[in-house]
Amino acid sequence: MAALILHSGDGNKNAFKALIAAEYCGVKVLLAKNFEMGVTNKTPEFIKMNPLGKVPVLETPDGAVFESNAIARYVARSKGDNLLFGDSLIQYGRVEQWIDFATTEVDSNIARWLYPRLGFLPFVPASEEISIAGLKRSLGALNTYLASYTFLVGDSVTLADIVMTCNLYSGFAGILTKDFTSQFPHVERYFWTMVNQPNFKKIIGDVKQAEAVPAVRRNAAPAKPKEVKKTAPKEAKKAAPKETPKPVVEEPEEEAPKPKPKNPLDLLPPSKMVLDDWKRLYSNTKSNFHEVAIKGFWDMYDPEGYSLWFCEYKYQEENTVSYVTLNKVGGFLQRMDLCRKYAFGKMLVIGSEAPFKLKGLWLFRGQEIPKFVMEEVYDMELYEWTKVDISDEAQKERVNAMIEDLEPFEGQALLDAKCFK
Ligand SMILES: N[C@@H](CCC(=O)N[C@@H](CS)C(=O)NCC(=O)O)C(=O)O
Repeated sequence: MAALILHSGDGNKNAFKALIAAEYCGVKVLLAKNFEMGVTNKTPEFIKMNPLGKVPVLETPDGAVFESNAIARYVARSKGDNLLFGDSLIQYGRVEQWIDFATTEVDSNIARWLYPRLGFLPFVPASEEISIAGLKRSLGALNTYLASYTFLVGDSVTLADIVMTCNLYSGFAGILTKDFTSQFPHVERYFWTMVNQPNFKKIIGDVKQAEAVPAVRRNAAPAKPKEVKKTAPKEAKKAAPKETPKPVVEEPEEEAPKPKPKNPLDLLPPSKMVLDDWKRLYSNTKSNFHEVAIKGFWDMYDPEGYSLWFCEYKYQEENTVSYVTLNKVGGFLQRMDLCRKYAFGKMLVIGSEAPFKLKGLWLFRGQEIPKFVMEEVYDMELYEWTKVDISDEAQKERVNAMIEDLEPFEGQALLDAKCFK
């Protein structure tokens, strides 16, 4: 049988499926020469093979096949004497079952978690939570199954293991840290066993697990198609972590340094309140917090030079996963770094079970929430903001409770309280 030609750049986990299947059944599959992602797949010849212009595409003597699972099935069936579909009708059914599961329950959730963070899709915190919850549900089910089995079907590698492992690979390499995967020890054991099988290793190479969840790359332009080597499948082995596309952040053009414009908040009339003094008092008060720090705060507070704001997350019902909720606050506080000179904040994560409520208190220089904060910190619009009326004793008490991390807060325990200072 003549070699089949696979059109794809190297390092593509969807192309790995067919290349690994080919290793198992002794079919010759070569990567197309001179394939350039973003260029070759836009040509009229390529569009004739796949109207979507996506890779991979397999060129066979009888015409083209697109969709990576279909390509892998074609390769696996092109030489009948293998066990990639099991050895009975029921095993065949289960191979197909796990291929669908790997695609719709695992891969789609990994992609919807990873790609927005890389700047390929809009980042919507609520959607991220849904993807993570969906992924945990499917990996949980997979974990339970794998507690009793080494392979997905029967006693040897089938196409189901190939598709599942390639899909898990994009997660392990791109976003699933050890912290996350350790919740699914049987999935971990399965994944590392599979990628260390010689036929997998030959194609994927060494796999390095993601060390951190990638930070959200906002305003990142989609990746320019990367320069792709013209490799034969055997040479694709070093391609492992290359596939995950990296958004290209445009380099600013060089120009003569301009004097930095003053922040409008620096032009406000001077205030008797020295923010750093308050932050120091907050940090250094170790006992009698109410009598010392809270009293000190109101002694220092200058209602003309500063304003206090309550905030409440608009989508509380979506805070279903504790560590995602905590990360959400952590990310918000990191992004607030740009106003450290002009703000102090407390963020409470409320409740001992989901959905957790996010509520906060912020002190800002000036009478409004600074414009540059509203413009540059996207989290701001995820919260409802209400100016504190300090003539209202109940609101003042609420301010105190938030500064003090007083429990119970509005009848509930605190999962965490984070301070921005
Ligand atoms: N469901 C398809 C997905 C193919 C796919 O998304 N390919 C990406 C690269 S991994 C692509 O070609 N993107 C180019 C584009 O969207 O124009 C499969 O499994 O083959």
